[in-house]
Amino acid sequence: MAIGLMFEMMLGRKTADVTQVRQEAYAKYQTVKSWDETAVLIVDGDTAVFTFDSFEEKVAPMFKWSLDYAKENGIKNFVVDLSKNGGGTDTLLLFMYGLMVNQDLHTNDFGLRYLTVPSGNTVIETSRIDLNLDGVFDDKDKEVSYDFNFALLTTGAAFSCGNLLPCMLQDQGVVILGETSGGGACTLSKAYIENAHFFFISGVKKFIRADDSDADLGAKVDYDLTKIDGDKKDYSGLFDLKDVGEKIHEFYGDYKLGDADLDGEVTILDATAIQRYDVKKLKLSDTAMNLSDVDRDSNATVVDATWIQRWALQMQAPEGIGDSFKRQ
Ligand SMILES: [Ca+2]
Ligand SMILES: [Ca+2]
Ligand SMILES: [Ca+2]
Repeated sequence: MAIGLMFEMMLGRKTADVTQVRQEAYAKYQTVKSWDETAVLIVDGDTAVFTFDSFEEKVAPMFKWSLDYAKENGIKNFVVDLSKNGGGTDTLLLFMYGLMVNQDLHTNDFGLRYLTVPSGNTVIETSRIDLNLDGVFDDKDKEVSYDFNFALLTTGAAFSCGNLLPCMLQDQGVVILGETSGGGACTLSKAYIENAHFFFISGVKKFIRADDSDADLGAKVDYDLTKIDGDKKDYSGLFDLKDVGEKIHEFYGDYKLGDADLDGEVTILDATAIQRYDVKKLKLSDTAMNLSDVDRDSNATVVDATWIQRWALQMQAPEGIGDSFKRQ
């Protein structure tokens, strides 16, 4: 069953235009593989980004190829870029969702939750998905899974399936970065008129989230990467993959509190980095600043540097330095 595309024009929606800024930003990174206009996989350090702008079934093997490539090449963060995705078929949505959550679930049955508006009933429609794409539905599909830090990039232009996938994955604990997705929770119905013409209208079924809330509100971001630039929004932060990668690692607790230089360990060098930052000799990224703030007073200062030095000498210091830090 296809949900179909709802068109921006039809709705008069004002959505993010990230076309140019994204193209310019991604040109700086290594393109691993490009499938014409359909999809592209790029890599920066241990972060891979899979970009596609429409949910079509032909994307399924491209997505799986990209996951397999990432698995074989030491990638830790796997990002799905939905920043321009206007939706499409929910068959692809469930395939992608399945591959991104199956390390915990070990299943091949995945459901969509609807509210049937006229009756008020909740319906869960389950589909069996051929996760290994061998054309057979069997137990082998239940064993297909990937152990990445999954993440989604969204904007207000992420609509219909481009909105539902982040809603469903957020309910499973996946991090969302960018700008709140654009909603579009109603399924579409086809209405026919004379001479075989047809048009789409909103159907009576509306997608709802795990807690029964309305998917039309969009998936709220864990990290807002937009900035206001005069009278328009600046979306370039969504495609700064070093920053995106750091934030994903931070979200999933891969860093330690006090690790100002993000090398994985807390040492005296981190205190030095904070001191240099304090005298404006060094810039710290958002994530580095957050990890530097060991006394959690919302500032990275020489006081934090002193605490790290004390901690390194096993003297009294705030709790949590050197421990895995998970952003609240
Ligand atoms: Ca199969
Ligand atoms: Ca360090
Ligand atoms: Ca502080």
